[in-house]
Amino acid sequence: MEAGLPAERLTRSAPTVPVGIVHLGLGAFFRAHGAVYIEEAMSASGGDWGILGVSLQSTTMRDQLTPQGGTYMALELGPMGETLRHVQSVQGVLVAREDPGAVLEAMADPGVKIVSLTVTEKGYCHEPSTGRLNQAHPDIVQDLATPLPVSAPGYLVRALALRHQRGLPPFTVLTCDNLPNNGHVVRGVVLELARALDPALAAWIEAEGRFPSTMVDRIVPATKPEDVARVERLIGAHDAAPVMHEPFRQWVVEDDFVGGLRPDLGAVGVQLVRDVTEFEHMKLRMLNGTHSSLAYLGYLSGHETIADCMADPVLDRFVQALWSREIIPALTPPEGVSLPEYAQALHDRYANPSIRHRTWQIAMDGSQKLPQRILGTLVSNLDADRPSPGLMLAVAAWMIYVRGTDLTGAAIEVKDPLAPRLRDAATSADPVGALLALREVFPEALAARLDQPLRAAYATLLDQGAKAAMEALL
Ligand code: CS2
Repeated sequence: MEAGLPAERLTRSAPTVPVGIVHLGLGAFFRAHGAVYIEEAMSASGGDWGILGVSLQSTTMRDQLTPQGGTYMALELGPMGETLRHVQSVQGVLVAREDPGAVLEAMADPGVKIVSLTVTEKGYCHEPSTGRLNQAHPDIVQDLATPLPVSAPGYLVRALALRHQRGLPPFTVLTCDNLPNNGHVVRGVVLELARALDPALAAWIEAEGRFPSTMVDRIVPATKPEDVARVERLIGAHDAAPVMHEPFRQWVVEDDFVGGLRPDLGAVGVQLVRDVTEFEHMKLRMLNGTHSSLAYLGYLSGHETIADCMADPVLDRFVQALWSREIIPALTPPEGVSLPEYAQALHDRYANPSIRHRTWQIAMDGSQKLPQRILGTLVSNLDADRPSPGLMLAVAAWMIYVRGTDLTGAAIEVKDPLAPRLRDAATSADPVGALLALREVFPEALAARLDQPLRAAYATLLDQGAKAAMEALL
């Protein structure tokens, strides 16, 4: 390509496949994880499992992928080298905000058997501390009042209602977000919303609907402009929306689909199980729990990425101590899994220098993440009289982070659905007390048990700084 000339655009090379799956929340994670598995399952065993992607709000993904026929490059970044793949399982993209009716019709299409979701923790409009639908959530208030929805639960309920009216079976709701009992949570919010709208619909969903829980895993940092340029150099064409990911991947799925209809996921390494609970706990507490701990403590130590944290001997030893002393003792391993080996594998994945996963990115939406990632472990440890000084430090680091000012006085751009309230609490005269009073995050009984240790951890961080505070625990 001559300098200055725009590169040719990436185009679809494989034939289109009829849509069998509508996916809500077409972000980088799903495009590097579920979309690849599903493509492989179709190659292995066939089936009409084309994916229609839906962005609830933003037009970006649609605008970027449509000219490329829905296709994009996935660049696997291993410590030893890289592998490129042209992913073509996404057949098209709709933007729900622009045309909610078209999205509902797509979800009600008889060919659609599964609606999968990666809408992030906050997308379920539930209360993180209880898992129940937050009926006061502005999107839910609106979805109760008007037939064209705005929230993910609203889309699920209204589309299921169309299928019910038309005598079609429901679709399986396949949630792929990092929530404990994610199938149970989405089933709960869907049923609560349906009950408020039409009890007969709710009864039908309760009887016929299927909401398998899943554990999903692959580290997929947000795509940066330099990644787009790198892929363009590699393929000699312009891909507006490539995804960067690590080699590791795991998907554990409860095998409970409407009519048993699903892609042949077992053929491509997906673990189909009866109960995913122990896998979910392991992953959320060991991976996401330490990810969030490194995000806040690493950010406050001046580290930009997880790999940078691991290159710092203090943080490297600190995260290993979190696993061995605080997290593993509070877990029951899934059958056949060694938790120390799982920790070792996580350690190596975090250290992969090719993956530039920002602490700031992981720090986002902490109010929605802390309960399942860290607070559950704290409860188990408190019950067992086992100290958790490292995780207390991590929660205290979050309490400093959400002030919006780091320990040197520099501003932090805090992204969280509760950001204004977090900032008010965190900058009040009693930050620890005011943050512990947020019932969405800390149930009352737990707040009382955390009060003293968190005050101590918070004072240590202010006094010594994040790195010295971590080092003192080793
Ligand atoms: C991360 C996750 O951003 C975050 O909060 O902890 O996205 C994490 O990378 C994935 O869950 C890994 O499977």
